Amino acid sequence: DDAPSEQFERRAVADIPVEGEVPALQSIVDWVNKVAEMTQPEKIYYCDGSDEEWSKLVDLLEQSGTVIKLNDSEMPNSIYARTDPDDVARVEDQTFICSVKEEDAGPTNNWMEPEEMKGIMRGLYDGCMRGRTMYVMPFCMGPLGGEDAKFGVEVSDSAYVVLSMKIMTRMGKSVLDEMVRLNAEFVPCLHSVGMPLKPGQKDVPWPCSDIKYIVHFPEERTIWSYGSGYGGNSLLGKKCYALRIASVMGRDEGWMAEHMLILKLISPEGKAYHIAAAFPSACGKTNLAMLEPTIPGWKVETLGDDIAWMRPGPDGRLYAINPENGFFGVAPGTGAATNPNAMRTIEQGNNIFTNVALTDHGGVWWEGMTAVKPPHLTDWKGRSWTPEEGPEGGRPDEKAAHPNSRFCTPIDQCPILSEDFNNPQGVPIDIIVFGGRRENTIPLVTQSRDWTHGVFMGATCSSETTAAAKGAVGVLRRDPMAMLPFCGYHVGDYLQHWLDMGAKQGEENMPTVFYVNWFRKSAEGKFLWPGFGDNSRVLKWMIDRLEGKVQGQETPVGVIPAEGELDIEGLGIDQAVVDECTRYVAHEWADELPRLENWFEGFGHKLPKPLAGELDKVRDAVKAQ
Ligand code: GTP
Ligand code: SPV
Ligand code: MN
Repeated sequence: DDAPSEQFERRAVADIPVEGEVPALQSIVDWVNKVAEMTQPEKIYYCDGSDEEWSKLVDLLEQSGTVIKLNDSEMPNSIYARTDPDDVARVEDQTFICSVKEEDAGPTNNWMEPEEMKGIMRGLYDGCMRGRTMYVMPFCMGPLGGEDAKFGVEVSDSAYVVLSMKIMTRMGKSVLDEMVRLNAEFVPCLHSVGMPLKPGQKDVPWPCSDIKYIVHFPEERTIWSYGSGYGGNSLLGKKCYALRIASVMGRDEGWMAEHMLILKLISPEGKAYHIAAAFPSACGKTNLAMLEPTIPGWKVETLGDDIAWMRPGPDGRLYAINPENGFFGVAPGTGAATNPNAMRTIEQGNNIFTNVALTDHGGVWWEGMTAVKPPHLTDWKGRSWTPEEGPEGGRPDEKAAHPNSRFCTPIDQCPILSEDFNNPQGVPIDIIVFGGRRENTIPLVTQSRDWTHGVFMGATCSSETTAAAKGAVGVLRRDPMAMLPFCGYHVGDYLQHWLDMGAKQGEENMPTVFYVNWFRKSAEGKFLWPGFGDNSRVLKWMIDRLEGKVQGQETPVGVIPAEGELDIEGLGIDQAVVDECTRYVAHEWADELPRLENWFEGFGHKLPKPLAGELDKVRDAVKAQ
């Protein structure tokens, strides 16, 4: 049921007006012209990423009703957007890895034959930018000036995308200059909201299409996105490039692109450790990345909150950089009590807020920002809202902000940003943490026995689904290394790549792997562990293990803290509750085993043998208990 192609007058590219500085790189101009020929925009605009451009586009978006300028005294230089209520999250059902061979996409990705997909999408793209400006954004993932800077050029008919890309990536003139200097290759990223305007037709506040496709051609290193304006579907440097395409680059070139935060942890003795942690979407990466430790003497600095690129360094260890330049964070649950450093980052202004609630003073609010709810708000659907009644015409329990509402904020505003953020060499990773949202079974923290066991932990990681993707929330699913929706190739090959990296670099050079779960619940359905700043207690135990200061306790699934090893001084919860968070429960693991077996069966002959061996070990140990 693809859109009917309408008749319209086609213009030659030479007749389409151009604004901005035309790049001195013919490969960009050629590709842009080819796209313009197909999509038929009103004009082509080459972005420079300047503050003047920001102001101009904010005005344009305000006129079209897409954004509201916030009150500068509430939130400086910031804007607020409400999406179409049907365009609020990533669309995993419509996300495709169009590798040449179906087997290379694997059992966890949607696949279509590349030429067939291109046929469908060319039909959709044909004239899809009529009446709109086509923006051209040169961008760089990772610090500019690095030996291995990765470039992209995104073309989009959305000014909201341009403003978001200015925050989330290094974008504009300085990037283009570097690309010209290097005669750089780039990943072409094509995006359209999929809603052409007829002459005189009035635009809607949030143009998008019922038909959505988020498509990757891994061999060609190309991205085609259609029909959605939402972050993960439209800011193509992020999940599409820095994870799906980059994971394929990493496989081919011997490095790793991962859905991980990066933080620097400094002990009271002044020793620094670097931790990379993979949790599924909306499971706590941004919060851990900006952690304010509740235990005295410990300090955290932030390097990244969503994506890590890890490359082997000259000493054989893994060095991580954050390819992004901003935060695209979950708003609900973010407040002074949970994530004060995020609040300090946001309060400096220069934000794009999407689908949060609007206060009567031109500020923003979301559930969890403050303990006391404002007496009146405008909700994410634009309805009058009160804490007692909920939205006008709705139910009293309807939230004012969408659960996947987001703040988009420059990373350099983060008060605890590490000085290594712009270091193209990256930081050496000591610890890799996997995690997920599990109300039972998974202990607060477990240490792996060795690299292979650590890879097994990542491979069998699971989580209850969240609002970050369209679909049911709270459904248990396996999410290997939190990459289920982001791995650009066969997940079995991906796990093999993890094992290969360990074999190549050597066990002694690889980070120590831990598995955490902040989300275990009581019989009454309440979170047992206080989480947030108190997660520093878990990080401290990890460091104590690395330094040989604590023994831990062996279980069939790994090493957990022995009694008294977790620092709970001043935590304010009973030892009994701590025990409930941390313990290994034999019958829960007996229930988990068939789920693990079932998951591994789906890999067929692509399941790496060492991981099958790890499952055997766990099965034997659980059954022996
Ligand atoms: P993406 O940006 O979607 O990749 O999410 P993320 O992994 O960065 O998750 P984030 O840190 O934004 O947290 C998601 C939600 O989980 C927020 O509502 C947080 O308040 C909540 N959360 C984060 N850490 C904890 C924790 O330690 N305990 C509890 N109970 N909730 C947490
Ligand atoms: C996620 O869903 O993991 C996010 C938000 O970080 S998005 O950019 O939409 O993918
Ligand atoms: Mn994410």
